[in-house]
Amino acid sequence: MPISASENTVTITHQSNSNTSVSISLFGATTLSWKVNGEEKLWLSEKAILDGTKAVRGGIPIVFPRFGPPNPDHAATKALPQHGFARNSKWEFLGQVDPHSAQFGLSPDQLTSDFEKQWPFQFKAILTFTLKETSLDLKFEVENDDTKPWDFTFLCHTYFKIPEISKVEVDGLQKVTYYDQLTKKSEVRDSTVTFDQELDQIYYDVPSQLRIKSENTKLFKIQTNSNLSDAVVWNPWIEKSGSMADFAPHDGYKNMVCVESGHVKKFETLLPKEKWTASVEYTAEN
Ligand code: TA6
Repeated sequence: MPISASENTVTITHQSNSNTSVSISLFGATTLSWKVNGEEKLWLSEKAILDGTKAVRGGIPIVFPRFGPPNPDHAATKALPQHGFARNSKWEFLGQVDPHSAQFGLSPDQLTSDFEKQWPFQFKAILTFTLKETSLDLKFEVENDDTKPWDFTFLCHTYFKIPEISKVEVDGLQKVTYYDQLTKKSEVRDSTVTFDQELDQIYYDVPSQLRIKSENTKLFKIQTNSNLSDAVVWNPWIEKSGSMADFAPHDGYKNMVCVESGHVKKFETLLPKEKWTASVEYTAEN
C-alpha cells in the first residue's frame, strides 16, 4: 500500500522498496521520518512533542508566513510566534497525487483564532511531498486569496541526521554573504561550513545546489528552485541543546545539522490571486 493514512500521520512507501518511506504528521505537515532503504535520514528529538501543542523538534518543520522571531519592524507579522503558524497548525490531508505523492493543505479556517487575529489574511497553501528511490521532494505553493496584498517569508527547517557533527561540512556556501546570528555580523567565508561550536548563520542568494558531507563522503544533496534563494545553517551545540526541554538526547546535537532552504532575505509580496511556488529536493547520497 504505497500511501497509508492514520488519524494524524500519512506514510508514503516506495513501491519498489518497502524500506523506503516518508511519514508526515498533519501537525504542521511536519515530516517526522524519511527512510531510504531502512536508514533514517532525518533527526527527530526523542522528546519531540507530536500532539500539535508545540512545533516538532526535528524532521522538517515548515516555516510560514515568517522566519525568525517576532519583529516590530514588520507590522503584519509582529504578533506571530517565532517561525510563524504553519508548523503549529493542523494541515488537511488532501490525498494522493500518484502512488508516491501526497498533498496537504492549510487555509485560514484551519488556524486557531489567535493565529487568525495575528495574521488576518486570506491564503491557500498546498504542500506536495514526493518520495523517490533515494530522494524526497517538497513543493510549497501558496496563493493570495485576499482582496489586498500581503507578504511573507518561507523556510523548510530541515534537521538532517548525520554521523558526527565535528566531521561534517556544508559545501556550496563559499563566497556567499551570510549574517551570523550569534556575532550579529555579516561575513563571507572561503571555506566550507564546519562545526566546532554553536552555529547559527543565514546565507543570502545561495547556489541552487548544496551538499552535506562527512569526511569527504557525500551525505545529502539539496537542490532548490529559484524561489529558495537563501539558506540557514544551524547547530545548537552543547549549551543551547541543553537549554531546550524538547531536545533529547542532550548530546543529540552531535548527530544533527539543520540546513534550511528558504526565502528569508526579504518579505515576498503577493497581490490578490497571485501564486508563489518553492521546491526543494533532498537526495541521500550515501
Ligand atoms: O534554525 C535557525 C533558528 O532560527 C535558530 O535561531 C534557532 O532558534 C532555531 O531556528 C530553532 O528555533 P525554534 O523556534 O524551533 O526553537
